[in-house]
Amino acid sequence: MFRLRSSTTSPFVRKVIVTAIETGQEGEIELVPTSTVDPASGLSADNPLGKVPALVMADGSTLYDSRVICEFLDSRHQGARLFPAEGPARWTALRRQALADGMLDAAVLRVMEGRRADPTQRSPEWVAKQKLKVEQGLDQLEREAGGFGTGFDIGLLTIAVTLDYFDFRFKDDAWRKGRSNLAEWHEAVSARPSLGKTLPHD
Ligand SMILES: N[C@@H](CCC(=O)N[C@@H](CS)C(=O)NCC(=O)O)C(=O)O
Repeated sequence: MFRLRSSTTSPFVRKVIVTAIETGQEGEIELVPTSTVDPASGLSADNPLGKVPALVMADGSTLYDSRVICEFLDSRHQGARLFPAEGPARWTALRRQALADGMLDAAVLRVMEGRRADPTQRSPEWVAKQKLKVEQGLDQLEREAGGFGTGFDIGLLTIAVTLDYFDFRFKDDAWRKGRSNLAEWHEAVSARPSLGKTLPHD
């Protein structure tokens, strides 16, 4: 049995849970709701970076971050691999994961900036910079979406999680506008049970 330091709002945690479901290992993971702002949570003992997700093994050793945990889970099953073993499919999936993870990093930074207790410390320039990264990423995904097909790998999984996170946190930004290929693909991929049962919530 594994313990997963988790949060229902974190898209990075969701990547791990979706991977666990897709690879038939959901039942092997106990979720440990963890506040990243509470020093008493003990999170930093499991991940010195103080971030979720962190996966705690039976022997107490840990794995982080989401990329490593997802690949670890993918190495433990006999079904179709989410991480293609080799060739162009592998590099495309890993690049897409890197792109979507980067968009999530920018989006999470934007959320954190908006939560600064003292509004005068919030930087509109910083927020605009993070927003630009997301917009550029979305435009790149729109260019690629026609070729996403009907399969599912770690790149597409991360993109789906990322788009859902934008719906969750930035509904008013209307990412679908002018991005019909991406919107169409998102609607189709959202039928996967692993995505439907793990939508983010406060
Ligand atoms: N690269 C990491 C990112 C994880 C991450 O940023 N998690 C956020 C929650 S969405 C977090 O724990 N933030 C707390 C902090 O940065 O102190 C991953 O892929 O797991």
